[in-house]
Amino acid sequence: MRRNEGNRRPNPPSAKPRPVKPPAKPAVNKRDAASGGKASAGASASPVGVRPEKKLSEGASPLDVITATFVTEARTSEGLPPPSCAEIAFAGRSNVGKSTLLNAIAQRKGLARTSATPGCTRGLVLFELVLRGGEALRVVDLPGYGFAARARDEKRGWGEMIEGYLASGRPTLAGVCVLVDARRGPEEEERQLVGFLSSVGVSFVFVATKIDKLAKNERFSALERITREFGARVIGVSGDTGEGRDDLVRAMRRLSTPK
Ligand SMILES: Nc1nc2c(ncn2[C@@H]2O[C@H](COP(=O)(O)OP(=O)(O)O)[C@@H](O)[C@H]2O)c(=O)[nH]1
Ligand SMILES: [Mg+2]
Repeated sequence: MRRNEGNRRPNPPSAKPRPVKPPAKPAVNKRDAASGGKASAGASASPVGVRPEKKLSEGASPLDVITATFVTEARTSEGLPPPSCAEIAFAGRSNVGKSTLLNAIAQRKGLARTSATPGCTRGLVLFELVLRGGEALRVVDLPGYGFAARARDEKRGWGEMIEGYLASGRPTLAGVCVLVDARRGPEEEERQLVGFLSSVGVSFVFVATKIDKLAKNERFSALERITREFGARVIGVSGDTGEGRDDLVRAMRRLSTPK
């Protein structure tokens, strides 16, 4: 015969009727060693200081971008508006998925133009993003480099524009996201770029794009190869699926936090 294991607990034989107790308060600062229940497992896994995120209404995140605006396009760093909030530059060869990723970061479809045809000449494109918490971040979309069909003079012009901005000593330049295709990893241009960034003392992180094109079991080794070679942080992302978007926004915030 099955025992009654329902919600009602039978009184022990000698128990006197007792007043109903209010429900026990959840334990604070105490690990629930016995039950291994969800609450305690969650609490022990959470880093300190993330609690406020839980107060947001369902689906909202402090990493959401609440406004995203195109500010300007400039040919030189002098053409940019005066420094205000932290700027993160995005660098990458044409077709690496930069525009798609910028749109994913901004949670907007048409902020940065995306195209399958790489290489239209343009300048430093400045966007401003405001996160839900009110924090503003500027993104400087650098022109795509490494497009083989370009004339040498034009390539040199691009190099000067990019390097001129990165070495301008602009006080708000907080760091650079160096985009590489996750399937290819860094090539000669990226090596030169990170060498240049190190020489001018600008922080950078690698961002491995189009991670959705790699099978799940290939991703770790692809990212690890980059970390091993450069000793730099690598964030795997997909502008198409949104994977890694939040990690990247966190990394951008870290770059923009004064050291
Ligand atoms: N599968 C996949 N394709 C992507 C992704 N990001 C961009 N693409 C494609 O790659 C091409 C170039 O993207 P785009 O964002 O214009 O690259 P950009 O030249 O670096 O700005 C387009 O055909 C995009 O649809 C991604 O995360 N996953
Ligand atoms: Mg683009």
